[in-house]
This record gives sequence, structure tokens and C-alpha cells, in this order.
Amino acid sequence: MSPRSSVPAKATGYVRPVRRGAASGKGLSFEGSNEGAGLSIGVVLSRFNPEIGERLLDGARRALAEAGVRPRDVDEVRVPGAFELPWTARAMARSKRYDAIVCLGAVVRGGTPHFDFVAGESARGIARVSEETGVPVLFGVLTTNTMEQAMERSGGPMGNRGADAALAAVEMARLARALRAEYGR
Ligand code: INI
Repeated sequence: MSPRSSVPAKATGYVRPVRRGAASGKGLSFEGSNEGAGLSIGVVLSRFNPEIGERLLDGARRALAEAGVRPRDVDEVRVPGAFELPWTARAMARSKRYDAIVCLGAVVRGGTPHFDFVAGESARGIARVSEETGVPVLFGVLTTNTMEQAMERSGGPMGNRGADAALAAVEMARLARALRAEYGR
């Protein structure tokens, strides 16, 4: 038996979906992979803070391509702000066209409580859509105190959260397929 792997999916090298154990259901182990070929991915981008959003989108596109997702299998939708991400992700999830959906945006704290409402509702709404529709919906929304922090996390020294969310979408899409194959819909 091959050793149990806890290695997360990475952009380099593919981690195959694993299913181990007896048909009795005991000892089964599942993990997604970063094999994007054949997956259909939806991307929703908040246009607010566009300079950050475009960097997140670039990262997501690149990560999906590196994972083997064909550009023609990636649909992109742009919305005014992060508050509109859940509604749009729900519409896309209900279409049943996508294995996973990636939400991208940047909510940067200003001097008012507006930040908390937008960031909180966006995060809660995205989680709810994922739970209710059964389609993995990934949270690639930066919530930062400053624009500088957002720049650092959108292709700067702290990486690119758009790319991270896209890669997580591929992994979750693969996991969802593996779990459906095992448990049914
Ligand atoms: N939307 C964002 O995506 N990021 C923000 O930082 C932001 N701020 O700070 O206000 C923001 N607001 C707009 C909001 O998402 C809605 O588009 C708007 O309230 C209309 O519903």
C-alpha cells in the first residue's frame, strides 16, 4: 500500500486523487489534486479596487493554466463590488456548468464601518452559496487594512491570493468529483 500522503496540491507536480481502504467504508481516504485538465471553472471578480483585482485575476488565470485548465473552460464575470460576489456565484453554481467557482476581490478598510459589512457579508455569502449549492466556491477576497497590504498579497512578497484560490478551486473540484463518485450526488 502506498504511504498516506498529506502533501497538499501544488502548482508543480500532480497529486492524484487517492481512494484507499475497503468497500466497507472503513479507512477511506480522499484528497483532491491539482490536475485541472477537463475541469470547468467560473471566476467572479469584484471591480472595486481594480488595480488589485486585476492582479488577483492574473494570478488566478496563470494558476489555472499551469494546472492544465484550458482557457476556454474558464468563464469570467465582473461585478461592481465584493458584496455582489455571492449573488453572482450562486447564479453560476446553479447553472451546473462549473466544477468550482473562484471569487476574487479586495476589501480595504476605510475610516467607516462599511468595510466590516462588505467584507463580512461577502465572506458569509460565499460560504453559504458553496454549502447550499454543493459547488465548491472559493474565497479569493483580500480583506486588508491598507492598499499596501493588498498589493503585497496580489503578486507581491506575500504571494498572490488569486492564484492560491484558483489552485484551491482545482483541488476542491477534484475532491468533489471523487466524493460524488463514492457517495453519489
Ligand atoms: N467593494 C469591494 O469590493 N471592496 C471594497 O473595499 C469596498 N468598499 O470599501 O466599500 C466595496 N464596496 C462596494 C460594495 O461591495 C458594493 O458593490 C456596493 O455597496 C453596492 O452594493
